Amino acid sequence: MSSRLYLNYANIVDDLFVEKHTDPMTENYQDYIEMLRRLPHELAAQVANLTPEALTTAHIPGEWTVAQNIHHLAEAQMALFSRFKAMVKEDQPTLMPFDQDAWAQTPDSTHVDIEDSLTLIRVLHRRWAILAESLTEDEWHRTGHHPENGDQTPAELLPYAAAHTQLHIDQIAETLAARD
Ligand code: NI
Repeated sequence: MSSRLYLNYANIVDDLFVEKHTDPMTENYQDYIEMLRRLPHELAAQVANLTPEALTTAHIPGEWTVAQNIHHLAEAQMALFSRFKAMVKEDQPTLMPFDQDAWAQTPDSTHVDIEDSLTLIRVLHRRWAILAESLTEDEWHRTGHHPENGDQTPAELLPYAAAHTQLHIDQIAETLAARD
């Protein structure tokens, strides 16, 4: 992903979804499930031993800090998991949007301590993998309604959730590379 993608950071989740939404979906669910399991470990290794300053400085002006990327990823993946599970178990649920840029400014989302969010991402993805591996083909194609993006399915949301994790790993790499 080019760094240009990050300029309009507030909307990147929805932008990424639209991009995915318009692609023909593959149904290699297991590949994406493995990404959900693997990427939290890559993320944790990537940010191990960073100084507090490295975690909380916006090394790319106007972009999120490393800590903000991690806290955002935790809460965004929670929201996506909730949408995923609602589609599986509820009848045409409304998939709640959230203002990710506003959420990224709260004390829990700017804090230097990233360990809870790293743990949250890892264990959430582990549960998600268990749920995903249990779905029937019919369940993969159940739908929910997102007020801005229209109807979605678990089959669409899973690759998106995996790609969203990779996106923030890439964003953190670019942020760290921009240090003086
Ligand atoms: Ni994001």
